[in-house]
Amino acid sequence: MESDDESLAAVAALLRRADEVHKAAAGRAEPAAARETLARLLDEARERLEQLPRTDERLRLSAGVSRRWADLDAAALEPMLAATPDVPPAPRTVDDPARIPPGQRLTAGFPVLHVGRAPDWGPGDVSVTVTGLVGRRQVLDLPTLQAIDTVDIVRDFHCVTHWSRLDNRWTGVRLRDVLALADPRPEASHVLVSGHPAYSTNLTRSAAEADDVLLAWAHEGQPLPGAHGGPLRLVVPALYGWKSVKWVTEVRLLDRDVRGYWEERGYHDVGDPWSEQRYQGD
Ligand SMILES: Nc1nc2c(c(=O)[nH]1)N[C@H]1C(S)=C(S)[C@@H](COP(=O)(O)O)O[C@H]1N2
Ligand SMILES: [Mo]
Repeated sequence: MESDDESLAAVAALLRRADEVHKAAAGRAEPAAARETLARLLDEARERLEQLPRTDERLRLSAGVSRRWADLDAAALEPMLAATPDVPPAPRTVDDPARIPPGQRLTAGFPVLHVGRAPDWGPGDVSVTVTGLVGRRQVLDLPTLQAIDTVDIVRDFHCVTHWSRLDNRWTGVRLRDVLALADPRPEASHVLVSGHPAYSTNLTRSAAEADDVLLAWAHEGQPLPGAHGGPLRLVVPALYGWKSVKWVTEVRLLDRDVRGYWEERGYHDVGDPWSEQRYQGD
């Protein structure tokens, strides 16, 4: 049987091979075949990594896989950058270039990105459990959330796959106000937010309690489309989009940082777009 070290070396070799394919394809007329080969190599690398114990080396190689996947996705997203059906277009120019984080470009459309399948949920399917280090565990439905102070914010949205959508108007309730209902213990320093089907992400408690972190049910004044996390999603405008969990099911207060779905696969623990914290080690 292959040892863990041999398996890690095999993954490193797959990544080198992927880079060769990428280099050879650059500027050539037939990128589709190269894309397929790249996707196959990266899938195999990811599958192998998932069999291995969670070491620093696994995390480092996972970051390499995720970075290459995100670059492939960025190319595939091209058609959605101009416009998307059902969502009014966002501005594609700004007066102040300092408003755009490094490595990002503006999109008028609102690309849809998630792992697995979007659930077909109606308002009655919303149920958010607030648990972990809390004094009063809560299970909240949509009417209960909507009865807390409703706020409207306009914020830019930055995805790690290099697109940014400006001026999104979100309507919802501050996560801070939702957490307060559960009476978090003082030692709760982090939160792990989960969403359907098996998605999650980590936030420090202070990031989670920022003024503009919402559980949102509307975008641009319309009920949040199912593909974008409707009926209810988290919005964390200050951080890359993977922190904005769609179809939220649970918010767990913790006294330590526990990585979520993408962080475990090499995305950065914090994810600040202004310092390009895309992947572990950035
Ligand atoms: N439940 C769930 N939420 C998720 C994801 C996911 O895979 N599952 N993907 C995240 C990622 S990587 C991004 S960039 C944003 C994209 O939101 P959008 O599809 O509304 O553009 O959702 C985030 N929330
Ligand atoms: Mo993303």
